[in-house]
Amino acid sequence: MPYVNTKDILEKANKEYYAIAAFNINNLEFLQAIVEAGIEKRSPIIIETSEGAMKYAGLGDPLRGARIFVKMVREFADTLNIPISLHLDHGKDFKYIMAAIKAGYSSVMIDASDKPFEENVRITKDIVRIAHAVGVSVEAELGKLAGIEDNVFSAENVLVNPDEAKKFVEETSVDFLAPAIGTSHGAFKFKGEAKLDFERLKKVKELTGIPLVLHGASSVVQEMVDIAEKYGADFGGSKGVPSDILKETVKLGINKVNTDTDLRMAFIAGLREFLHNDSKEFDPRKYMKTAKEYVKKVVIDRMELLGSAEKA
Ligand code: PH4
Ligand code: ZN
Repeated sequence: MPYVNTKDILEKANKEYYAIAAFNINNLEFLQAIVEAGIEKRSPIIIETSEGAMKYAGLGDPLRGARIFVKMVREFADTLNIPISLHLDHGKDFKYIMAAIKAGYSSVMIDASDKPFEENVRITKDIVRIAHAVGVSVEAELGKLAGIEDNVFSAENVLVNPDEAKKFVEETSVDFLAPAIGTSHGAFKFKGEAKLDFERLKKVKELTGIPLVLHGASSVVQEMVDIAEKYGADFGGSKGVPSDILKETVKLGINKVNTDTDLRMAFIAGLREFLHNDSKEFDPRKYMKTAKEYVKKVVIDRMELLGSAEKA
């Protein structure tokens, strides 16, 4: 099956009450591991790249980086029988968003969540107009992803306001929305017990009805932390979103689950393990083998947990 619009993947998930993990990549090896998992589990795949990934891949030129990612992802999509889309994650800079659209991304995120509400509406509306004209779907964000130092539940203004979410969707015609409900990026998400604002999420879904996105959704897989630490890493204090909490968010209307940290940790666990056990190997196709296997394993677990397996 073809290279598809992210909107098509997410609208099906929205109707059928499951979620797709969107996996961030920076290079070929992560893409290979994700694609292998998708084939094995017959799951649709959403690949995403940040602006930083575009710049990295293109040796400083975001358009070149975007074209490289489109070529890699399209080649797999065009030759496989599962739907695959490519999404720009956290587009903040107009230049990067235009580069992604021009290169052929199937969707973009405009992240103006740090701006006042009306400005976020205005900026998002502009991007929606441009993107929709060429068949590219759009994600936007409301509220802020809180860092570990923030007490998100006492800082009302950090999380999404459900009434604003309704107004935002009506005014912008955005295709999917990331409401801040208490997650944050990276491996250190909670100081104490992991907790998200389910009530808020439920209200946003009731009032908007569109596919919703959970950013900062990595679980920080203990098995991978243990392997990495066994071979020299120090990930002390790391904590992610537990599987049961993720499942609950899917029940309440999350359809896209952004996952980056878990893949990075799986890769480093495998790489450290391999290099520890083999001090002679210097062929990257061999020394990255375990790393790719661990990434694939984490991807498969997500596909099963979120209900996207067998949905291709
Ligand atoms: N993301 C990933 C952002 C990656 O600049 P960069 O390439 O480091 O940006 O949008 C997520 O929501 C991932 O959440 P996670 O950290 O829980 O995996
Ligand atoms: Zn994010």
